[in-house]
Amino acid sequence: MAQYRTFTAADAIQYARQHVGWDDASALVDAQEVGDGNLNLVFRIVDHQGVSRVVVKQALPYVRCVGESWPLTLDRARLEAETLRAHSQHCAEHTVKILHHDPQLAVMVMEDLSSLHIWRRELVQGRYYPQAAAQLGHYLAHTLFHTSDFWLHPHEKKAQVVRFINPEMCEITEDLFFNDPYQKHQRNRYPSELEDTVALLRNDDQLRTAVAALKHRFFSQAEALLHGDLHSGSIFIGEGQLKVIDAEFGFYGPIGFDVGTAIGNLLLNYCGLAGLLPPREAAEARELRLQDVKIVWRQFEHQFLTLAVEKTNDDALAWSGYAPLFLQKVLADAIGYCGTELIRRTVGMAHVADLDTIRDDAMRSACIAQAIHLGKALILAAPHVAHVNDFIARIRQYG
Ligand code: SR1
Ligand code: MG
Repeated sequence: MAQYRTFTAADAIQYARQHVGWDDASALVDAQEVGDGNLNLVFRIVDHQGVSRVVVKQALPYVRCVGESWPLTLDRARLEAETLRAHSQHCAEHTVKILHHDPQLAVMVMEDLSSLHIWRRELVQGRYYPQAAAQLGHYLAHTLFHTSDFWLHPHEKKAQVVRFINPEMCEITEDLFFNDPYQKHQRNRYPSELEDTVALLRNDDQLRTAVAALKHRFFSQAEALLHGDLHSGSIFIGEGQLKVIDAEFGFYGPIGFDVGTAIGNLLLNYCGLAGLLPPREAAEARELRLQDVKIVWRQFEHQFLTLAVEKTNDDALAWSGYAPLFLQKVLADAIGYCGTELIRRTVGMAHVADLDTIRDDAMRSACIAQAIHLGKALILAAPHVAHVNDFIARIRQYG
């Protein structure tokens, strides 16, 4: 069994040659390290012609963007590969294909997606993909329904919950989403002129109670196998195509968390657009983003309900009134978690290019302030929103 070692580019090429069934393995000659996330090494393996053929990803034993002072479990590579494979069983068209993985080396080999683009980069440039929202809703419905109690036998579901226990990665989310922004913490980062705005988060009793309830549900509601970090930097996009990557935060949690973080990233872009594009283009792009949010929810809801009617295996959950009631609760959860994503990406440690790349300092701060206000309003409103149109109306009101 291979002992863990950190890969060099040469190791990554050698590994890709050995672990995928190539006719022309010797054609793989170069590796470019392209990891731009917070955690891992990512090598794109390239052939003689400079064509990218496959991706080798390795988990480091620490948080890459911080360094060795923040150690992190290598088991996340197993969880990532197994989550992606489980999701792929039910939504192969929107899940990156894992060709090989080795839990000891914390390495996986994945299909190359370099013909596609990272969605966040496209959103920052104001590029629009009309099919993306519907495809994201489809991905959410199919991955979440088929890993839930609606579909799985109760014994199988419980075994899956155990298999996907992911305490260290969940702890990162528990801290970064639900603790840090609501207290003074050295990891927090925000413009100093927003100190008063951020202090209001710490001192708002109703908000703190709502955030505690969201965290409690994140701890305790093992509803489905989540992606766990479904932001627009974890989604590749192209004409007619959408593929999700990076599932190392996968675990059994509340369905509204995946739906809410995905929508939250569309809203982070909505808040940043005024600083990213000229006024008229920004206004048009903001309308498209609201349309995207509505379509993600509608597509998710429609497909989940259809699957529930056609395929629910449990006798009680199959009762016709139950799935619509459950989805009401998922909408409320999603809006709450969406709000926490807006706040943790602006006040907390892990930021997004949709806001950070705004060049003008005053405009950047104004956009960040808007995201914080919107996040807070959504967390407070979440239990009272019964329909997606009401959700959109509240975004228009507070965003
Ligand atoms: C310490 S990791 C910070 C963030 O990066 C990842 O992509 C997750 O979003 C995590 O919250
Ligand atoms: Mg990631």
